[in-house]
Amino acid sequence: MISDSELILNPDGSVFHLHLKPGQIANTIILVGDPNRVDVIKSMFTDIEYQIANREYVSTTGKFNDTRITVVSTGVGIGNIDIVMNELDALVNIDFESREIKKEKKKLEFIRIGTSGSLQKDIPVNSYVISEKSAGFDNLLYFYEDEGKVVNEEFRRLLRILIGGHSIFLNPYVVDASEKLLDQLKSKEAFSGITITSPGFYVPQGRELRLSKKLKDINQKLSDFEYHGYKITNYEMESSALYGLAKMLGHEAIAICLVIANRLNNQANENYRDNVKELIAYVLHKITNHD
Ligand code: R1P
Repeated sequence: MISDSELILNPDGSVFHLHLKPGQIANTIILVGDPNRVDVIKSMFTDIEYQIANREYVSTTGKFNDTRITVVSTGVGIGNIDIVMNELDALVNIDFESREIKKEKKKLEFIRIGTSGSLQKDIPVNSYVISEKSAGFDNLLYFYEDEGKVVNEEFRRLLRILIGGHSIFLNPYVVDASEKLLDQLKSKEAFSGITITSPGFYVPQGRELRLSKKLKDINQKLSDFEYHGYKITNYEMESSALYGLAKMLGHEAIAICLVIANRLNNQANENYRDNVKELIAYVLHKITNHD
C-alpha cells in the first residue's frame, strides 16, 4: 500500500498537483509547456469534458477527429515533468481507493509540443524538429533505479566523450523516442535528430548575459557531432525526462518542437504563436488520421 505522504491526494480525491481524478484522462495525452497553449488546443476540440488549473498545470480533455485527447501544461523544466509523469501514470495505474498498484497496467501515449533553439545552421527558425533521441544534460533519470534499462548506452558513451573533462557536473543520458509515435509524426515537413534537454535556459544552453559559461565551445561541438547519420538538432528543457520516465513506466512518448531561435545563426522569431498553432494542427491531424 502506498502511504498518504508518497501519493498525496486532495480532499476531493484528486491527485496532488494536477487536481485530476481517475477517469478524467484519455490514453492520448498532449503535453505543452505554456499553460496558454491549452486554450489554443481546446479551441480545436469538440466534446470538452472539463478544464482544471492548479499552479502551472492546466488540463483539459476533449475530442479531435473523434479521438479522445487530454492536454496538460507542464510549465518549464524537468522537475515539472517528474511531477506530471508520475501523477498521470498514478491516475491510471494506481487504485486511489486501496492505494495499491493495479495488476493490469495501462499504456499511455504522450506527445510533447514545444518550442526550441536549433543547433544546426540548416534547421532554420520556424522549422519543426522531432526528437528522435533525447540527451539529458539534467540528472533526473539517475535518481531512478531502472535508469540503466532505458538509456541508449552507445549514445551516452559518445556524448560523454564529446563533453570531455566536464563529466563531474555533466553526465548526459540518452533515451530514444517511441518508434510508434515517431512513425506517426514523421514527414518531409519535419526535421529529426538528437535533442539536448538542458537544466536551464541561459548559461546551461550557452547563453551569456552577465554570467559566463564554463563550456566555452559547447554549442559548436554539439552542432559538429555526428554518428551513424544522427546530428544534434536542438535544445529544449523537458524531453529527456519525458522519454526516460515514459519508458520506465511502460508508456510511449515523443516530442516535437517549433524552432523559435537558431543558436548558430543568431536568429530568433519573437512572433511565433501562430506557428505554434500550425504545429499543433499538424500534430493533431497526424495522431488522429495516421496518414
Ligand atoms: C523555455 O522558454 C521553455 O520553452 C521550451 C523549453 O523547453 C522551455 O520549457 O519549451 P515550451 O515552449 O514547451 O515551454
